[in-house]
Amino acid sequence: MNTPKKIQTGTPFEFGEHLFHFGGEIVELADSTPLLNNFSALHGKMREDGYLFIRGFHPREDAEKAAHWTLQAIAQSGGLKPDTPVEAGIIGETNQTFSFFRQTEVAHATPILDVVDSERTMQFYEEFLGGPVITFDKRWLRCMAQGGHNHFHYDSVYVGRGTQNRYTMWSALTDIDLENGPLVICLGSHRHNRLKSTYGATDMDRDLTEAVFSTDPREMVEKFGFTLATAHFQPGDVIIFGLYMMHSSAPNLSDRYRISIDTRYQLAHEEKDDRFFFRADGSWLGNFYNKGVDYRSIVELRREWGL
Ligand SMILES: O=C(O)CCC(=O)C(=O)O
Ligand SMILES: [Fe+2]
Repeated sequence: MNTPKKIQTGTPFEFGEHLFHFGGEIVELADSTPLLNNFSALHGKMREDGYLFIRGFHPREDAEKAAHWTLQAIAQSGGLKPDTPVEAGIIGETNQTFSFFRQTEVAHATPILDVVDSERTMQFYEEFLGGPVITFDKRWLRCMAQGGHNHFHYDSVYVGRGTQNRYTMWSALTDIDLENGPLVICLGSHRHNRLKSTYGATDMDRDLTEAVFSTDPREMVEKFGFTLATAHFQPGDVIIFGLYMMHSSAPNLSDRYRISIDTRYQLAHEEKDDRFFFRADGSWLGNFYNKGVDYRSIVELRREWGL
């Protein structure tokens, strides 16, 4: 497998209306693949950097099978450009973003679980966490059309109930280069005590607070002093991070679906976040389960926090 070339200093990165250049405000993620069998080194890296970037964590062909499966589901919904091959993933006229969040027949099908629940994956977390592990029943399969992306947040605000010793794994299923809407993290944000003790301590469904901290990557750099980090991801590459790592994706600028999946892992005996486990009838609560309520605006909250 040929890994993408190192991103050269000065390479432009378009994040919505904002333009950054590699080398200063944005850098390439540090590749921890060589540390894969050295768990004490991986722990050290996670402690220091707050994330692990591992290329080829999942076998590429498994990730590609999962992407193909997902694209077939999009094709069935009429989302692909007519007369183009499914595997090319070319976005159709309606430019519809698909997040099969409640469609378990797509998001939890075998080709998907073969990636995120694989023996290899579960064994990694068992060794990394030091005991039997579980993953949430719910998984987040995201297929971004042109312009589609998420905004800056800590996962603690969405999936932070119970143990704090929980990790998110974001897995690329398609080839996600700089213009395809890659995940972007804020280096050092796992150490920002003020952010962690204010915004990071909110639970959107308990506190009824807006969960997105910012939509502006420029303010992450200039106001908070974070360096952004991303990479050219290939199918099977992953980023692993804890509940307090500020991250967003950049808008997909291309005509090709950007497909990723994010999943969560923790020790089996530690407290779960019950919102994301199936109940007897197979449904789950999820986020936004309070109906007909108003969420306090983040602008107002940030004013109170002085952030
Ligand atoms: O893929 C995205 O756009 C967002 C992913 C995310 O927020 C996560 O992995 O926790
Ligand atoms: Fe997230």
